[in-house]
Amino acid sequence: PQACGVVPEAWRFDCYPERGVVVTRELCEARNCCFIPASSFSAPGRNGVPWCFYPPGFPSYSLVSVKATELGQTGTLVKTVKTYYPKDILTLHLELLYETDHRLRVRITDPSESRFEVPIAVPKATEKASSPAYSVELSNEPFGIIVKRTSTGAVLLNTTVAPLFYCDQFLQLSSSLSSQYIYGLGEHRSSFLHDIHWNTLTMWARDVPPTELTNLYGAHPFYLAMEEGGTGTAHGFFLLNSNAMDVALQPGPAITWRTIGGILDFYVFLGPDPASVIGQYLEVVGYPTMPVYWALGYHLCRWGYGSSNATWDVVKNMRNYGIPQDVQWNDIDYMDRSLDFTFDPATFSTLPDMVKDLHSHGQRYVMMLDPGISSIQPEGEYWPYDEGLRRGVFINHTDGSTLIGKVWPGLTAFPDFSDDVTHEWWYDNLKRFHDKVPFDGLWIDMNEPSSFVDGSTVGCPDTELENPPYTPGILGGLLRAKTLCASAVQKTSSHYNMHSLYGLLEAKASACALKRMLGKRAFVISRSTFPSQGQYSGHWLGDNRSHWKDMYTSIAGMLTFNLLGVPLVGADVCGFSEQTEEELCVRWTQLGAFYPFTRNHNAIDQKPQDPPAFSPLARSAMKQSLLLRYSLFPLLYTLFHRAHTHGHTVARPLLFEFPKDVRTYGIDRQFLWGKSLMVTPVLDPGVDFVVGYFPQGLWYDYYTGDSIRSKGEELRLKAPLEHINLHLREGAVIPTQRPNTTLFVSSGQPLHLVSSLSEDGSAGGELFWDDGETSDTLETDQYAHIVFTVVKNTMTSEVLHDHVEASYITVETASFYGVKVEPTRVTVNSQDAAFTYRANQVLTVTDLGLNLSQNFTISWI
Ligand code: MIG
Repeated sequence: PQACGVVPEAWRFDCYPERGVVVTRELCEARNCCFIPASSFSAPGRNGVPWCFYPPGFPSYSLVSVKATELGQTGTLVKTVKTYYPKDILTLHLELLYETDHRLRVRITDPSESRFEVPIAVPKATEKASSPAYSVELSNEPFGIIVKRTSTGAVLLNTTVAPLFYCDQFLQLSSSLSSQYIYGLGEHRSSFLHDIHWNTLTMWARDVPPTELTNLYGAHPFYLAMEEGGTGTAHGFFLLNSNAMDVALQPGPAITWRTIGGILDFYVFLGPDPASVIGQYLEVVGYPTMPVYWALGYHLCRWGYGSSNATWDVVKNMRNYGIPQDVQWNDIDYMDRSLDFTFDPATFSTLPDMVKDLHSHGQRYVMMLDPGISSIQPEGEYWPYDEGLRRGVFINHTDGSTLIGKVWPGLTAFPDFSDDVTHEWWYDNLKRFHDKVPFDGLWIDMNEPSSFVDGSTVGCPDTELENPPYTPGILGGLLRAKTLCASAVQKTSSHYNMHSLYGLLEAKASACALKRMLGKRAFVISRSTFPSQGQYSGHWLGDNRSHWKDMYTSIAGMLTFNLLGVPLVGADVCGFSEQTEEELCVRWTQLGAFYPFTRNHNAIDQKPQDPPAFSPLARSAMKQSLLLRYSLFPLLYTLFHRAHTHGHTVARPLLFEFPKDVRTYGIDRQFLWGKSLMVTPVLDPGVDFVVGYFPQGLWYDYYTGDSIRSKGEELRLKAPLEHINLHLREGAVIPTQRPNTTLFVSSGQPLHLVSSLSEDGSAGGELFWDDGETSDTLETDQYAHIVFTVVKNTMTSEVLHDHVEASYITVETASFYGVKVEPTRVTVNSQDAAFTYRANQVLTVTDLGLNLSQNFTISWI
């Protein structure tokens, strides 16, 4: 084709994305594409300018017969020329749904045959949006959709930039991006802000230690984009599709979605601010669940304690040193021969006693379950398998035989969690085990699902599902690599379609079973995740290493999962594989104190890395940071309430609060809790300072109340080993609490309110409070909600919703940062009160003894 030369490199869309092929002119031209060896970044293939790309006018679909409908528009897409992949669907049905003023949905389906659709419940609109923040233009020839933000004219989506493909096993949609600022697209190991320089992210759930440019445990085809020009406006895009896919970013800026099944069903969210985009996305896939209070405590775990007594000793040590710990965990080594729903009768004989002891100390117990169920125990000796077979819960080969893979216990079958029968069986197993070991929550691992053999012990049939015409860039190059056969049969659909949903559906089964069994909020932590996961579980970031680099990348992982609606997230503190060092472990425990989910976890054969394993100095630094976390529990709990009710983030990127400050767009060495508490951890060895960016405004050192007025600049902060920098943004009131060694005890402790006054002397904050474990306390009115406001030298506490739980708590102290003039008199509910004032403009009112469930005022003159 002649026009090839006019296509700028940044806008060349890959016509030959196949890996492991040296693309020659011949191969390329056989696809009717342009072949130009690129001038820069030479190597053809995965991460450079494509040498083989679509010419302008490459055949695509035409749009005919557009009709207005109740909710938007429909149309028909037709195509006459077939592509170079088999089974083009030449006629398609297009449906535009103007679902809300901030949400557009587009579906492209096959009108003649139904295709697989992701089985998660999404809202159904009943009325067309009355004043949408977007406008949609349709291009007829070639077909394309252009979505603009009405208020600014910004182009959020333009799919005319490359041809649309819709073959049975190859669906491809490209679009321009409004900027280079793209976030989300989990699960990958990368910086928080994605690199759009020829960066292809592949999605297909996979068990592998986090590695750059590799598909990891979860699949989340959602991105958040900050629009160009520092206006602070943002939008989101979600492709509701679970098939193996590539998401190719290129500097155009542009994106290509290349999926090998399902339909094209996508949403655009208009925001206009980043937090609203996330809220709108979570309205579709579901808000995160409200965690049980102890989920927010400190968790201790390792692979290879070796015995229940060794595990118990660690707990006792922690208690002796007075180090906070809410939850003790066990990895697979508690099991008898790695069999789910058993415990080793020799080495873990005291497990039930240990769990009882934990409970009597207000602590909790969580243990691991793997999905693989041993299929080789003598008949009658292993109920989970025998009963599973009887009830038909396992995933089968196409010929109806049980698919057998290999995991820790040897040969295993895999429960099909897309079947309700399996949920019932899972519940029964949990119940039977719980009667022996009264565990409190579940850790579900290996649920990509992971297998030590590819496909099954007998391989996989040679079919189109096993060998699709195009395979995305998944590790191992085969869909079945370290997992089940793609052709395997599940109740809802083939494993080809269901693979990346395995962790979601197992989490759902687990959470529902726990809730039913315990009558309380369920605690589940899952390795594999999919959109809507947050409704059922949290997530840990998998098998990191005890490296400084891994500590740093955990921040991006944590922030990304907060965008994806899984705020209960954290990395293995101190690192999983390889040997940690004391300094790293101290710094990591400090950072980990600000993971929404904080668990120290270690690989088998590594030396212990629990706090008592270190020197007195290190141990005390760790203890201090955990007490700090526990003191912030009322704030953290309230943030989770906001996540649960409004789809807010808990651990929050700076750009969410300062969307007009482009300098925040790439920050992933710092983050916020909610809107006001900024964490600046040390991420490097051997330093006693840290450099952090302070967006413009007034900030206060959390510990001292010293103020910093920033013009929007980087500041060098002191950071000795026992210190993690924390700053409060002006205008906040945060509820804190005297800490103790468990949240059960802490949660009855008196409150200390910390206010950071803005330049005009105002501040605000809130507290959500309930019993911490009853489900749906909001819906059943069993909660308290208190709002704190400071204006003109007066703090008001207003009980918006009362509940007896709040009456157990007193407000003991209130500190005000930024009180410019030393008060002569302080009154509490009009009575004189004791106070101190420091030269750094900190007013502290003590001995308040106020009941949280009653309104009060604190004033100073
Ligand atoms: O193949 O259960 O990510 O946290 O310690 C390894 C043993 C299986 C992987 C988990 C890790 C856990 C380990 N598991």
